[in-house]
Amino acid sequence: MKQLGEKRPRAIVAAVQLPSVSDVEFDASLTELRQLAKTLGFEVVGRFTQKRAGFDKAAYFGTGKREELALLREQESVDVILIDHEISPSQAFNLEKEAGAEVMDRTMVILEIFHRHAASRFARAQVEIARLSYMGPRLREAAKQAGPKDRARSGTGGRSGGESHGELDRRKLRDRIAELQQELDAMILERQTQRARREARQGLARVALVGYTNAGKSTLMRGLTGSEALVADKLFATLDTTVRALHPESVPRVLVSDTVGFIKNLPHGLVASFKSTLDEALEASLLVHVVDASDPGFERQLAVTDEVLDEIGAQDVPRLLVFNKIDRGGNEAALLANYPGCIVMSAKREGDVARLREAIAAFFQRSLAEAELFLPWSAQKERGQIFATCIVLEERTDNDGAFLRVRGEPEAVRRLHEQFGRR
Ligand SMILES: Nc1nc2c(ncn2[C@@H]2O[C@H](COP(=O)(O)OP(=O)(O)OP(=O)(O)O)[C@@H](O)[C@H]2O)c(=O)[nH]1
Ligand SMILES: [Mg+2]
Repeated sequence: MKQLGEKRPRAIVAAVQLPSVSDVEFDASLTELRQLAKTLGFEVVGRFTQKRAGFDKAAYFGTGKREELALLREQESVDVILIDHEISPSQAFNLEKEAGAEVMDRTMVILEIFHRHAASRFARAQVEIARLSYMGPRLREAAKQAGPKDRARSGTGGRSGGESHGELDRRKLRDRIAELQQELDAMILERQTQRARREARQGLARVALVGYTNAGKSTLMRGLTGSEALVADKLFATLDTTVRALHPESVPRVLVSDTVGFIKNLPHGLVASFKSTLDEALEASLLVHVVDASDPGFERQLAVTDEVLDEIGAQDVPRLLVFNKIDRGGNEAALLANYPGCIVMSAKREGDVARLREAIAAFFQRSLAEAELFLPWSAQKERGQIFATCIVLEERTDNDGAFLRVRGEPEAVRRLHEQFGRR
């Protein structure tokens, strides 16, 4: 990978169009690859495509097309060729050799973005596992291509006899992945304990913002919670789940999580390693699925998100569908007609954000329980707690104390009723 100096690396996006793929779908995917390239800081100077019944086994593009590609590379001084599919290590190797420029496939581009954006120890460990798993077969290919030279070298150094360079690298890679996985497991356990403690204390309701990358999840997170979530017009700005309370506070108090965005052909290793991050969010009682209504490809993005949610086992969590960015475009009437119960809005309009906040609070209030409590004057300390966790529907006092009718989270109400239930 070339580092970014003063000069931005010159890239072209390239792909084979299979007969099963429509022009619209093909273009949308290449445009998205362009966005991904931009996020990596590349200057995209061209586009190179071929219609073909299948990918060439040896080098992805057909023979004649590869010559054309080499020519284009030279004319445009291309540094990197970005391929809009995941290709095999040998295809990448051969194409690189023939075209004379570095080749990155879609998976590698996405992995590289995740790698650059990972800020926490947690996210870094997850990305590293996915990267190493991806690198494994590629290192093997490189070792194979290096051939006899590699075997000659393997006789020297501190290596045990008979072990080839490739085998050693493979073992190191496996060990490193196992080590990272252990670290990650420890972090997950620690988080679970903390979370269980926090939630037992507060009896909290949870909602998670999910959706395609760049849909506006973090912007909504800011609006809903008053927090300073990172918002950026680039893909995969957010990699860590952050959690904040809905603000102004609602009853019950609702915790909102902002999560990593999804994308078409999300590398499998990434889905696996980000599952733990997502699991935390997906323990939510409600998923707010955010869709960029102004994107012409929003239907495809919506479907991709649904697929990933299924894949990680979240298909049964109740969902609220939110079409965002309506200020930039999109057909509000059609959306409301086609997706019953959805919310059409713009994160840029305060009134819209307030409407979403109310819809979320209303969801949690539906499941609230009611109870009648009697609080003797001796127990007035508990009063503040009751007012913080419940909606107080009615309050009367007499000589012995206060009578309260409250509504709140079933579990919290049950506990209060055990303690102060009217006998
Ligand atoms: N016009 C308009 N722009 C919006 C709206 N919501 C978000 N944006 C912009 O869209 C871009 C992406 O927003 P984010 O909130 O970072 O999106 P995200 O879903 O968190 O993206 P990832 O973290 O990359 O998955 C930013 O430039 C936002 O300012 C909206 O309702 N209208
Ligand atoms: Mg975000």
